[in-house]
Amino acid sequence: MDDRRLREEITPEPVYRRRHAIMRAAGVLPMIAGAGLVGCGQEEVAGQAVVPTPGGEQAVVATPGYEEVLTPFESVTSYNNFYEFSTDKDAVAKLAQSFKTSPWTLSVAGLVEKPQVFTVEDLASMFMPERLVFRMRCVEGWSMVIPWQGFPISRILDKVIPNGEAKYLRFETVKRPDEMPGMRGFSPYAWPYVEGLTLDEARNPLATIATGLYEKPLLAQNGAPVRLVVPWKYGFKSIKSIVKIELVARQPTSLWMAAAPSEYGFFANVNPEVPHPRWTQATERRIGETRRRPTLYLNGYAAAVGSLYAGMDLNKNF
Ligand SMILES: Nc1nc2c(c(=O)[nH]1)N[C@H]1C(S)=C(S)[C@@H](COP(=O)(O)O)O[C@H]1N2
Ligand SMILES: [Mo]
Repeated sequence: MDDRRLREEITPEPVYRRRHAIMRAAGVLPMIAGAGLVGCGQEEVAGQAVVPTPGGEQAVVATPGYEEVLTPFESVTSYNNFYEFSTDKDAVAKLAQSFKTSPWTLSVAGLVEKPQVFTVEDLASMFMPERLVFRMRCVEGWSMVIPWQGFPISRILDKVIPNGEAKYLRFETVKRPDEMPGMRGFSPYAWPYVEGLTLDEARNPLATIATGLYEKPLLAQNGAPVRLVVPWKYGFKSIKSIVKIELVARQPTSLWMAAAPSEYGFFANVNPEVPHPRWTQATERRIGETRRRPTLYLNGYAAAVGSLYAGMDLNKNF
């Protein structure tokens, strides 16, 4: 997570303009396309975006003409931040090949009425049928557009039923130094990788549990078999290979807050106005493009999540 990495990004690939991969992003809202549309030669989303509303029905919204392209599968699966394996983004995919992602369980416990242990099959049965296409903006200044399979975390919360004391979710990644070479020997990080959300954030329909991308089960390098995707926050909040979620009363300390509290805060909302102490956050480079594009407030999802932060000084809540 240092600015040196900014200069070490992979050589840009040609921008894919294949008709089936072109979509028009709703700048402010996520796009959800019917599974199977892509690859059939149809233009995805056709100038419209569909967003699930809290009531469950789907609303179609007009796009402000912000054209985007899905980041190719090859880039999504070969350029990865997953420090348990390596801090070298290009090395993670190979090092993660022997990571055992089955069998696997996700336990959800803490301040809940009905603690539960979910298998990957349980999670798959909660899928939204649509793909969930979200921008992912790394705090380092690069970004991707990824079609996930998954569902809102609220579906898990509805099953475990947080009690009145629960205020936060604390997520934890598996800790297996035998299979994760980046954790062995000297490491400056306090493993396991931990992240957190407020309960209100987790109840937002965009807070996603993902188990697949591009219609395939997640590969190890992307956080198999189950990860978080929080598209309005910097990528490090989207914790991979989760084994435990605890409902807690106090704000959890994430791995990054512990490692560098002045650089990585609990909220970590994407905000072009608030620079990282060591670099600007005003622009980003979409993997596959050469030019930098402006970074959008809340990564473009302000209409969906902005109300979570009403009255909060986001300059102070990085
Ligand atoms: N457990 C764990 N989760 C993690 C990370 C990590 O190092 N370990 N890196 C984060 C960062 S910095 C980013 S940008 C995203 C990258 O996700 P991707 O490789 O699937 O694009 O994963 C996040 N989740
Ligand atoms: Mo990141």
